[in-house]
Amino acid sequence: MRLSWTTLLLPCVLADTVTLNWSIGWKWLAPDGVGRPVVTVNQQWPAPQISLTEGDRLILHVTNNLGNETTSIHFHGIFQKGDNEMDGPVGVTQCPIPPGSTFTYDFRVDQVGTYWWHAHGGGQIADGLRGAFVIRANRPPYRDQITGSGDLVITTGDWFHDQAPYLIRYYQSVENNEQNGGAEPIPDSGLINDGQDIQMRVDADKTYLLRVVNIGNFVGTYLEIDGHDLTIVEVDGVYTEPYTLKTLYLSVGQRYAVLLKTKKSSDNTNYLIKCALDLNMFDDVPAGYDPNYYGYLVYNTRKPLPSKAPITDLTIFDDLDLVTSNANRYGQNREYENVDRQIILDMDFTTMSGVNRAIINNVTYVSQKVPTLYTALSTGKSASNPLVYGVNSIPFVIKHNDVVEVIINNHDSGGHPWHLHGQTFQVIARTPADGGLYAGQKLTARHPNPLRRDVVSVSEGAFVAIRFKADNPGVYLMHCHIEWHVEAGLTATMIVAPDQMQSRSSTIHIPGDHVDACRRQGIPTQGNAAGNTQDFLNLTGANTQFDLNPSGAVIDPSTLGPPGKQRAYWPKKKKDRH
Ligand SMILES: *[C@@H]1O[C@H](CO)[C@@H](O)[C@H](O)[C@H]1NC(C)=O
Ligand SMILES: *[C@@H]1O[C@H](CO)[C@@H](O)[C@H](O)[C@H]1NC(C)=O
Ligand SMILES: *[C@@H]1O[C@H](CO)[C@@H](O)[C@H](O)[C@H]1NC(C)=O
Ligand SMILES: *[C@@H]1O[C@H](CO)[C@@H](O)[C@H](O)[C@H]1NC(C)=O
Ligand SMILES: [Cu+2]
Repeated sequence: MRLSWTTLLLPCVLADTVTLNWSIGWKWLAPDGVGRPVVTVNQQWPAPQISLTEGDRLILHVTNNLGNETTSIHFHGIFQKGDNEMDGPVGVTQCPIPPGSTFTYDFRVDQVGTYWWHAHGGGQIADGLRGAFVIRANRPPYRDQITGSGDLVITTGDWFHDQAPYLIRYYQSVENNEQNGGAEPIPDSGLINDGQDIQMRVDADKTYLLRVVNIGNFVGTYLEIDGHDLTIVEVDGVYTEPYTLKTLYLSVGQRYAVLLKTKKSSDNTNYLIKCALDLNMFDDVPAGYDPNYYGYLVYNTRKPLPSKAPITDLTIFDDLDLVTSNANRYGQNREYENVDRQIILDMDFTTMSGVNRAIINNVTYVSQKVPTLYTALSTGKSASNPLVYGVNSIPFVIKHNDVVEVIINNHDSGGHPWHLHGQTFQVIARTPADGGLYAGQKLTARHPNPLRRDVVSVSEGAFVAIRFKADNPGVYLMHCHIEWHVEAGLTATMIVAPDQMQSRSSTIHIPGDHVDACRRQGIPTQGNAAGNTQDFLNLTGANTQFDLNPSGAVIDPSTLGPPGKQRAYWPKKKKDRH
């Protein structure tokens, strides 16, 4: 092969810019046979998968054409290093995108693996705004084993027939608390690749990489492919040593990439893909409820499809048995042994104003007037004082490069999948259901290279301890990924190195279209949590009361100012991009 100048520059040349235009709208669809309005992308649903290669830059223009709801997009598992303003959670790194506005997410990915994207406000995930997000590695450690062409992707998860705003309003009502003990809305069905009885084509005698994402809203999901073993090689974007099992279990938000070895061509049979919703997470299981849903692994379209039969062994494998591979090029593979800062989150549910609310250290999360990142950037030296973020954002200010240990003490009688934005964390220790809360003991991981991921489950009456190095300045939510629990206030805010965020060398910068989204809705963009730009420690007017009549993402369009293009104004500097 003749080497040209461009081939020699390969590492630079390979990084592409991928530009996407998404119009968010409504469509009446029936993915499980029952019709309902679904939130779509460019009138498509299932919504598109985002596919990038490591090093690529994504420019995603989002236009809200919903008319009656705001929106936002979060890129689950992406670190957003140096561009925390692109993370997506409403009230944290941005204002909600109002109807009629276009809002741009623009960032580069240095990570690889299996992620997903989803709305981050008002329960809109449940109405369909979610999809897989895959970043292809140039040289993954399992590359020599892959012989099947193209990655296979399965999204799996629960599905509801009612729209999220109605479900949230009822869930967070006095009536629900009095009559049902504040029970969560339970799903009407489960979907695989946003459908049922879908067919996934494979060839015989091959090894495929299969990526699995739980894109659901509430319950964990089992997944099995009849007659086939699954070998985990990646968890939440982190390579692991190969680990073979029959039945995967994914809490909402979790991902696995597995090697799937197909049968010999002489086998010539089609197989069942079996999924089941985790009924243990329901407060009450209605009589006759069927948690099972299916798809097919199709070798030969001329052969019959197998008959349906549910998963029989519903044992949940222990993800702490997974060993992080040394092949990972970001994050630390070996256990962090010296902890600089320990944060204990005591979580529970309690009745407040007659409503079932989640509490962390006795406080329920309430979104503040000013997005928390905007407060971190505009309150000068006071930004290192957690008080400026408002007590109800449950703020923790963390020093740059501290090794942080977070203990989640689950006083509740149900399990919860906890997610941290902006980084993966090592899972150091966890007790089983009713295995006891943290009592100050010294903790050591099961393996020298402990499990590292970005969503971890903690059972009822148990704790989980995680560690991460705070080397990514920004504002990161740490929350239960059950959307209902987010609405009930089960969220804390990690504010990493506000001094670094404000420094001259920081690339965090609020673009004009992001500021404009706030202006159209009359949302302040500077000052403390209450919008006070004079006295940062005066929190008078900060939000302390949760919404007693929550409306999800629904908005009255008559309250909006006109759309307009604003220039980036603050901090006043140009973003430095590679
Ligand atoms: C996105 O939309 C803008 C404005 O409508 C248009 O100029 C641009 O070409 C579109 N880009 C792509 C990739 O479709
Ligand atoms: C929002 O508008 C869509 C499309 O008209 C409609 O189907 C849906 O019911 C509305 N949602 C709410 C919560 O009113
Ligand atoms: C917890 O919060 C409630 C209501 O905000 C308050 O009445 C109670 O005293 C607090 N308990 C503790 C132990 O701080
Ligand atoms: C705090 O701010 C509120 C309104 O923003 C104001 O009315 C009050 O006087 C301030 N309190 C102090 C002590 O300055
Ligand atoms: Cu939860």
